Amino acid sequence: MKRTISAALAALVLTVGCQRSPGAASTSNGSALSPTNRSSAAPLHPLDPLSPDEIRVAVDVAKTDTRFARAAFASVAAQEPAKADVLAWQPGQPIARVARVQAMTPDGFYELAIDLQARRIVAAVERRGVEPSIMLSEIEATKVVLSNEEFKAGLAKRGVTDLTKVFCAPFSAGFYGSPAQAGKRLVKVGCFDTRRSTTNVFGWPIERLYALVDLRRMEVLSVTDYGIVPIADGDFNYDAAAIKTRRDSRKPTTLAQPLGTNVTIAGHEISWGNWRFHVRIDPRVGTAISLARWRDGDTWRSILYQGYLSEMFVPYMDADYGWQSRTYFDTGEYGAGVLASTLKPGIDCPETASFLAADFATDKGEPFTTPNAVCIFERSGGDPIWRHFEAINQTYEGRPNVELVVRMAAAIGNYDYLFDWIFNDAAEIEVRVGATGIDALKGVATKTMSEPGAADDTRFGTLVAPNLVAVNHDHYFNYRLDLDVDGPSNSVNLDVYRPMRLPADSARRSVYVVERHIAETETAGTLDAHDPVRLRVINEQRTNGVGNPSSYEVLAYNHAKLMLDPDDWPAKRAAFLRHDMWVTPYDTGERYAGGQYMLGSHGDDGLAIWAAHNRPIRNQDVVVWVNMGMHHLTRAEDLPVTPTMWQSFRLRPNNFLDRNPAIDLRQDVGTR
Ligand SMILES: [Cu+2]
Repeated sequence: MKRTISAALAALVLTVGCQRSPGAASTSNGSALSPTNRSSAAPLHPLDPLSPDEIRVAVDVAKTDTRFARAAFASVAAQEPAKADVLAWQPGQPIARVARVQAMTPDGFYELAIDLQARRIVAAVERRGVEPSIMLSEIEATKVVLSNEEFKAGLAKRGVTDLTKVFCAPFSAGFYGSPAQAGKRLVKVGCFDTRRSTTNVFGWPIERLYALVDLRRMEVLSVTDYGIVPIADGDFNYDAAAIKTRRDSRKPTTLAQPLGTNVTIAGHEISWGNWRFHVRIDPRVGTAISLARWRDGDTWRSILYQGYLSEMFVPYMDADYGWQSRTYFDTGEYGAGVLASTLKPGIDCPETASFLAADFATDKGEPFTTPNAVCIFERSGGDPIWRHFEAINQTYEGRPNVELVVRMAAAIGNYDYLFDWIFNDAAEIEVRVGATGIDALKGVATKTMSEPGAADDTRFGTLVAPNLVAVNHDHYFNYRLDLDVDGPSNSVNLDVYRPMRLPADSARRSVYVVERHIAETETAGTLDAHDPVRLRVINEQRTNGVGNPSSYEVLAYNHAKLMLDPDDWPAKRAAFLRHDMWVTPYDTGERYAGGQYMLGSHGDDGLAIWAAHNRPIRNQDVVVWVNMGMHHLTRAEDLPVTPTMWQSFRLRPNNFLDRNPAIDLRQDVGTR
């Protein structure tokens, strides 16, 4: 699944390892690393991301301090102003711009705050004992491996001598409590045979040969070779030429908007129907939706101050040396935004979509642009948002469901994730994640399941081709939702379904009743998917027309339970998965469910630690954290590219309004 480094990194590796760059290198990510020539307009909103010019200013200012003159920049991103300042800001007012810069020097890791208008460093803090995410330049690790004699001997034993036909991937090495890991930036490097690659670089693993590399010193610490298995012999490419038999062409099915779009895009602010919100791509978390408001008559009512993917976790379930450490925290270890890949109109998004570019910095501090990183489009899937046919009087009323989709795709190693925020006319927000891309493949001796020993050899996954097991794994997504229902002061209401026994003279034996509780503290707000409880964020000061408190439901169901023992290090680092839903009081320092620094993290930061304080959450600015996951038991149909698997949760108004908000839609279509 998620191998490791980005497609952007892959593009670089491929220039090292392959004569012909496969598909990944020809995507936007390849070109994205060239310097940007985008013009830099002044920010229009306090939450706007850094422009290329602002990135240049931030890095120039950082370099004026001799400590950072030759630093590597792990991250250059906008630092959000205080929430109160954002809420108070009015268009036309000045905007304070601060960049948050992570700088790696030979002496240490520093975080800087840089005032872009005053052009000065306002804070420089050394962070000890933690690591920033893996940087683009750290791909150099692969070169170290290919010049290591022991590693080369291991390749030669497997018949691989042309090092230009090898692709090596640095897999984040996790943390297992060993003092030997302290102070190191560890990756485990494994390689792939690319002699037959045209598109797929992951199809021919050179298995059971791994090097442990310290990225800080670019040093091979150890080479582990635990036996030879044959390199697979099939064709796992997925370009048209590789797929020998193809179906007949079919007539196109497209989405048409003959009169144009209904979406207004002003900078990073989007208006559509009764919705208005701000969108930006953050290098770490990807899409951040802020200030989502719904127009109710003449008033814009706040719903979501901010929502984003706070962390991902993709643990593989294989005990072998090369696989046991594959427990990826994609956003914290690599970054979902910086790995955004260009979206293709007509495939990734409808032809009618509008697109936004996203600007990031390389670790040299140079801005680069990913074009078409976000698509914004309306779609109608042919479903009604509501309808009723009345047989008694033979009347029919219905309206088509038209949604607004905000999408980005991150190519995180072998896996591609589609991240959607979907807004509809019923005042609902759906958050949807699609997983596609290439299953992580492990080389094995087994060719067919009828061989003796096949069950043992393939026990951690499914044999999907001769000599290839797709290893079982999970995908978890944690979303941080700072809901502000009619303002920041909210409470969490739990609707608890209780069976009620009925008296003997009733024809029924039982019904259920709903008991409503306000969670007073964090512990009371944690929920699990099997609990018969619905969570609503309510505003106790605001009621609808009949006196019920204004609220939004969080309709979420986590489809996977982390099946790791609590004393297993990956489970400690992913402690945010101990519950499916959590509530915390707003704290600017609590932004990522696994903690601030995930590479080599020890599980001593993050949601489970914060929530253990059991702080009050009633009539507070509350933040809801939602986990959504799936077990991916692999199958032949995942080869060579996995059909997209979608998961979602939804925010839905509950007594926020006085009636179905989509009832006033005009009947513009359906006249046939
Ligand atoms: Cu998967």
